[in-house]
Amino acid sequence: MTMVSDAVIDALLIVPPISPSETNPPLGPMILARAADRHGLKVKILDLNIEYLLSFQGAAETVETGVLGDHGKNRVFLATAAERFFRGTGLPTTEALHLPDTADARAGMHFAFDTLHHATARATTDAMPWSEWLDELIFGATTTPPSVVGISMMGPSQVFLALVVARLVKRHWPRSVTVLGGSHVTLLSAEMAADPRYLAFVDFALPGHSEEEFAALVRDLRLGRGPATAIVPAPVPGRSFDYLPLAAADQLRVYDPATLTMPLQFTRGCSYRRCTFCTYPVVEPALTPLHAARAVQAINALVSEYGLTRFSIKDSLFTVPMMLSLADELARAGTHVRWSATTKATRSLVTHAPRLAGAGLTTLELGVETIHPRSQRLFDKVADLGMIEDVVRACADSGIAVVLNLIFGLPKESLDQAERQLDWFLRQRDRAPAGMVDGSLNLLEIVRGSPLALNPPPEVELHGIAPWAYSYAWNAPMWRPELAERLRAVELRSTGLTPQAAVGADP
Ligand code: B12
Ligand code: SF4
Repeated sequence: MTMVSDAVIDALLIVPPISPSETNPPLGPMILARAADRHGLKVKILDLNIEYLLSFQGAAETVETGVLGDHGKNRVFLATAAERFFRGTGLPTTEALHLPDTADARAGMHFAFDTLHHATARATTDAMPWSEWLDELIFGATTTPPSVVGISMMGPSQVFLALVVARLVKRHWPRSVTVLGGSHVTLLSAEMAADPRYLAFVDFALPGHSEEEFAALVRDLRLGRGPATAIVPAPVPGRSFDYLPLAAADQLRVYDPATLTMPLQFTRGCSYRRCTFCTYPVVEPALTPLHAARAVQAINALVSEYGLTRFSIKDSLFTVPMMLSLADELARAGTHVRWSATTKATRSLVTHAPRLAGAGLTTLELGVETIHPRSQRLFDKVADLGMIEDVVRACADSGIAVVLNLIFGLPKESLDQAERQLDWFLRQRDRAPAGMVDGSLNLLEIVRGSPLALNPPPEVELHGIAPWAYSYAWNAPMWRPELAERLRAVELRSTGLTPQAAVGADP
């Protein structure tokens, strides 16, 4: 268990469950901790997500995978923990609002303010297990309340506990200032500015990559000053930033050393910036350059400080030139680590795969999205299928495990097309060496801030979105729910265990 020490801290940074990664500690909070440290401020990270996940260790069989970090997460275990978590929220699925056809209302936060307000209020009473668990972890271990409690929120599945935590902090530590941040806050910042119900127990929201703003806020509050508005203006996108996260040793010790993978981000933004389903216009609107020498310095510092050997590069689009330049710098520095990255399929990967594998690239997530030309045009991400197959084969044959990101169920897509895409994926998987091709098989979500939502094509009708939700209800093809089950079964294939079966009875 991560303990909050008695040493006086300036800010406690809480990562609420549930977020589907048992291998990668959350990077955003560690970047905030580093920036605060540079300003002489002490920030303690309380990773409640891993605490929650670990409390269910053993609830599902372990799935061995050759894929690095959260690209190869244990899906059965995570789905099991998520289902338990959602049941524990007490959120009434019967009261879902604007529920997309294949969504779980509790995972996507498809509820009205009132429904959520009642559920979070109930969670802070003794009738529910949350307050005892949170009391012990947050309040039991420090006698000196921090002046700031930050809550990090990447996605909707963290909203419930984030709000519960904010309520409890206001009850136990009324003088502590509560601050929300993270990409889900960035995405919702305009809505938050327009509706005070978002920030009922929260003093400030800091959208954007706000590590410097967070440090400034903590410092200013110490001096008795505070921001002028509840929504602090986001930093101008594109500024340069420190690559090196700061973690406390006890924060990393809770992760399984066999799979612990340190996330790193070297560039913000995306050089492609076109995919119509993506949130890049809001969350990552400007591109920063890669400084490969600085990247390798950060890796070396983490190797020597924490003995880490696995890294997951979290840049939204780590291009082939970026990978090559990182590989060159790693070779120059004599650094031997295993790393993963996410990119688009590009012909040059066929040539460079052996060299990148030699430089430690172990897993490559490829944003293929769809194999159908019409759908590729809708997404504005057109790629030749033969080229993609060559890239998959070259990587897998070189020892780079490939994760194919695929999206099914686009507007006007037929079930036959979706099945052809699934067959295509299975063929890629089956013809590669065992374990070298995996897939992330998703149904299209039309999400806030994406070009598809901002400017829907004529065939898309948006039916509405709940206040904290990420995705809209829309006129999706009718056959998607049945396909969703099959995609899930394919993703969970290795154990033959369904999350439902693994969850068993309620605790
Ligand atoms: C890694 C990752 C994941 C991993 C996270 C594992 C882990 N332990 O970190 C996994 C696979 C679990 C994941 C899941 C999901 N992800 Co994700 N993910 C990413 C990715 C690729 C990198 C995140 C990262 O580390 N960035 C680098 C750090 C430094 O940035 P950051 O986290 O945003 O933190 C900065 C700011 O947000 C802010 N900040 C963060 N916390 C706090 C707290 C306070 C108090 C303050 C003031 C500021 C602050 O300051 C930080 C430093 O600059 C991003 C894309 C990207 N390149 O950012 C997508 C991204 C964040 N994910 C996204 C999505 C959609 C999801 C899912 C909803 C997918 C799904 N359908 O299930 C889930 C939601 C999970 C959840 N937590 O609720 C979207 C957007 C989410 C949103 N709501 O806006 C993104 C932007 C990708 C995209 N373009 O679509 N994801
Ligand atoms: S999906 Fe990836 S490549 Fe496309 S715009 Fe978003 S970040 Fe860029």
